[in-house]
Amino acid sequence: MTDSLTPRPEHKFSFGLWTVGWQGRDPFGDATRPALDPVETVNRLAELGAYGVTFHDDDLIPFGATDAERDHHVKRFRQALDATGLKVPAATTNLFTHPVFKDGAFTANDRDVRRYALRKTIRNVDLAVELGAKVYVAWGGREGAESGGAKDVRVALERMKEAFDLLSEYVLSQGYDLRFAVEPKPNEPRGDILLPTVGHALAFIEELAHPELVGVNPETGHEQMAGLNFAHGVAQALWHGKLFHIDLNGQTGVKYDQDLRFGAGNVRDAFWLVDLLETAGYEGPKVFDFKPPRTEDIDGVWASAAGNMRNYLMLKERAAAFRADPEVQEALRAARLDDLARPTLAAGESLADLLADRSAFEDFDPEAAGARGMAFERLDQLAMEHLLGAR
Ligand code: XLS
Ligand code: MN
Ligand code: MN
Repeated sequence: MTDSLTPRPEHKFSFGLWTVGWQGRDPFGDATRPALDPVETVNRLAELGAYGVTFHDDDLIPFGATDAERDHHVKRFRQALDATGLKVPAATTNLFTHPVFKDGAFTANDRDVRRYALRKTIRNVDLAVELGAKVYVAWGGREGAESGGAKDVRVALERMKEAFDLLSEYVLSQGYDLRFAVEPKPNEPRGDILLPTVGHALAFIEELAHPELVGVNPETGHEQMAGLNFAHGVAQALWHGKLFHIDLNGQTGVKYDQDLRFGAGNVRDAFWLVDLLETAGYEGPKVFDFKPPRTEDIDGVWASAAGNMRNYLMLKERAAAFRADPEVQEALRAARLDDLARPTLAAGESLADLLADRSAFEDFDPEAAGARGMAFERLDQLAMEHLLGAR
């Protein structure tokens, strides 16, 4: 193993307790693995070279625990963090497992459920901040419906806004240095989930009382479940200044949420995603929100966990080699990426100048322009050769 492929804390790789801790229970089968102690997870992740660990409240403190039990779990976890140096860059709330959330949390039709969901979230926001988290993820897994009449979507979005406005008010009133990251997903476990894609979430955020406190947490598989290009969605989130957090994993097309390890599934999209994150200078945590398949025993779990980080680092090397290759740079010019970077109006040029410019329209030759090749295939083949290690 070369050094550049060895995960280190500065790579900011993080894992959810629920990822390696997934016992393999699915709608058709029972658990295939025993429960993992969060302390064991912290120790193993640190050994593997991870930077952080993230959790839902209930991953760390079993639902319904007494205050004394809660203190005990938090204390052990904190001791493991202190001993290993592992960080908690983010945390989140489980608003989907208990039957109380069967119709959602912030947008449940039942008002008392919405009030309970807010209190449960705020309680874990306090713990997240205590443990040093700077981001609070909000995945609304049960915020949705299976049938048209069951949810008035416009009203539900109003309730969703109310929840984020109240959470923002809480964070500001406490003086917390914490921002929220909405995690979109099109479906599963609900038939249709509200804020199904990065684009829906970005538009929603602009309606909030404190849009500056809310960004997105896109997940590879979730965008791909909707047939979308993940790297494009992430690029748009970056352009809006809204990429607060990212969940990386693998998915093979439009089907159930596979949560494969990062790099498995659509490896080309993974290549462009790593290229994007590295060239854009994204500095937030990179969380692997994957599920080691239920075929794996505990050794397979840690092999799968390590595979996420190694695949990221291999793709990072491949993407850097692609960018550094003089032939690629020439191919990028031939594909006129430099021209795309030039504003459409020249410096000092006005709309009136454009309207008066005969070369832009009257004397423009669309036939000649339409006949020009874009040379994208040569560029993409070079990318493929770098991705597959042929260059
Ligand atoms: C599920 C989501 C979930 C969030 C955290 O599909 O990915 O794991 O990341 O609640
Ligand atoms: Mn997922
Ligand atoms: Mn996720």
